[in-house]
This record gives sequence, C-alpha cells and structure tokens, in this order.
Amino acid sequence: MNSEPKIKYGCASKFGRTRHGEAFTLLSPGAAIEPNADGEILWHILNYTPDTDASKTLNAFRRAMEIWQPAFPSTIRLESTSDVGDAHIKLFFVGENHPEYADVFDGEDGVLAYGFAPVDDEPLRGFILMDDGEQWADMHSSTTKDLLTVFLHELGHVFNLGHEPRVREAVMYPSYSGIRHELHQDDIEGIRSIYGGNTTAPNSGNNGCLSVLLPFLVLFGSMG
Ligand SMILES: [Ca+2]
Ligand SMILES: [Ca+2]
Ligand SMILES: [Zn+2]
Repeated sequence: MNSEPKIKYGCASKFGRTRHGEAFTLLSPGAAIEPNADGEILWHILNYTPDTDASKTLNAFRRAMEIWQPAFPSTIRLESTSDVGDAHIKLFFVGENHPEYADVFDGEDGVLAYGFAPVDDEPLRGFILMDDGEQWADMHSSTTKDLLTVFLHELGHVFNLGHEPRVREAVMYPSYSGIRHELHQDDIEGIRSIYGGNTTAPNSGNNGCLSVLLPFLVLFGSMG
C-alpha cells in the first residue's frame, strides 16, 4: 500500500525527496534558537483552541517540551514564560474567522499546522500556527486530531529540523496518522547536530514553505 497520505503537517509538499541512506534533514543549515543568558529556550501560548479545555492544550504543549528536552544538552532547558517578549517559541491557533485564514489553512484535514525555523530573515521564526479548522483534542479519534503529536512535530521545525520521509516512526515524518508521542533516534540525532552532541552529518532540506505565510507578517508584525 503506497497511497499518498491525505493529512499532512505543514511544509510537506514543498520538500523534495532526500537521498537514501542519509540522516535527518535540517530546514536551514547553521540556524538554531539562541538560548537566553540563563541557557533557557522559552515558550509562550498566545491563545487556545475552543475545541477543548485550555488546560489540555497547556498540558500537551508542556508535555511536548518535556519529550524534546532529553535530546538537548543539559546546558539548554525548555521553559515557559508569561512574557511573550521573552519567548523564543509562540503557539497560536488560527481560527476560521481569522481574516487571512483561507490564505493559509484549509479547514478540516489537509494541512494541520506550520512551524517556523529559527532563521533571522523569517519574521515568524519560533511561531507554531495551528489550523483551528481541525477538531483538536488530547487524543486521536475519527473526528479529532491529537494536540501533542502535532506539537511535537511542529516544535521540530521550530528547532530547525526538516522532514524525515524515510523513517515512518520519526516525529519528523511528514504526515500525521495518529498518536506519535516518542522521539525516534533520528529526531534526537537531528537535535544534537544543531544544539550539541555527537552525530552524523545532516543533509539539507529547504525552507520553501515559508513564503506561503507571508500574509501573516502583517498580522504578527505588531506583536514584537
Ligand atoms: Ca487543515
Ligand atoms: Ca477547531
Ligand atoms: Zn512538517
């Protein structure tokens, strides 16, 4: 069975096939989130989906950080902040009544979310945009998408990981097919190649998905 998956995380269709036998891909080689002076990479939730209790979204995002944390060196800690101005990573649900919703998202299924690489010339670096045309929940079902699974994947992009179409168990596999709550060694090696630790050399992807979201620059420009 080789049918093309119908439900994708953002960016999937923009990535060319990578060569066989190489490791994880990076969105923008050399790019990384620069921790603050205390060694922290800080996250902040800008809004919540109406689909479920805010506490469930908060818990899922916090859990996603806890799952990624061991891939980082002990000198870097993923922590929350109440000050959006200090945040490296920002979560935003784009609702269907958002003025530019239809330019970016597509309602239920299709694209689920976008995560933006930490490149200097990307004004949305650090943002995770979630399609609220999906029905979000803290579980996967025939009618709901699992928040934690999608958070894990989009955080990979925010950290600068690209897609890994050759490793079906990887968080960075391009399509969503239900619960995936554990990092694969390929995901861990990708993070170590960026933030420290021994690993094999990556090959490069590209960050071509970003141009799709240029309309959002206007809307987020005042958020600092
Ligand atoms: Ca969608
Ligand atoms: Ca929704
Ligand atoms: Zn993706």
